[in-house]
Amino acid sequence: MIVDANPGPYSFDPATTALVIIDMQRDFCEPEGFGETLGNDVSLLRSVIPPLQQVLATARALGMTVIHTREGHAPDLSDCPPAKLNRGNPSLRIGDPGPKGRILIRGEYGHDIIDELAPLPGEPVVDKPGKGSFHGTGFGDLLREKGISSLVVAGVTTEVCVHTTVREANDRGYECLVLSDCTGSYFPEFHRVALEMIAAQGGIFGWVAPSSALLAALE
Ligand code: TIU
Repeated sequence: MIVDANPGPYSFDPATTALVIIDMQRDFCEPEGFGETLGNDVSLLRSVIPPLQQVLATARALGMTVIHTREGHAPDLSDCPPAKLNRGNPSLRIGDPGPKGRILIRGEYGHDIIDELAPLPGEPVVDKPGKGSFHGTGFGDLLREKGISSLVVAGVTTEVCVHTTVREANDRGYECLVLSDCTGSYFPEFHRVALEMIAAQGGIFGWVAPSSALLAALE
């Protein structure tokens, strides 16, 4: 199948392609979570939800591999480097008790994926301590086990966890298509430029297309 993408056609086989949904967690997408404690307006991320719901429904209907990720840490913070814990001047730090549970801690309500995009039983959920999906996780092994060679990437935030994952994946030989309307940032300018960076220089990190182009290829 071929998607009309930037910088050129993105060809993929749905049987060897995974839809990877990055960190659509309450802590990033809803008030009173980690994103808001960093000073961000989380409402900016919510425009991603409706188009991503449509892509997810289509991928599921076609039997494509769907993988979700969550950024977060063990309750004892043993996997959170001090450099991450102490960065900036947030109102609440990782691990502090917030209105949605301890900030960015596995098992807490705020750490989990939003109801609108809840994983189905059997869909892998990769818990990651960093921004990229490969660092400190079983994500690479999971892709190899499933015979995946291409990734369709969605989620938040474009310039942070989406970008880091795409860069990690590109270096490992995966062909990545990033969905422009299914990724989002607290900084609209960063979103725009982050997408440009992926497709620049002949697709230095991958391809970019709106979800409508992917759906046109799949339907
Ligand atoms: N998931 C993800 O992107 N984590 C972040 O911390 N993003 C920010 O933009 N802060």
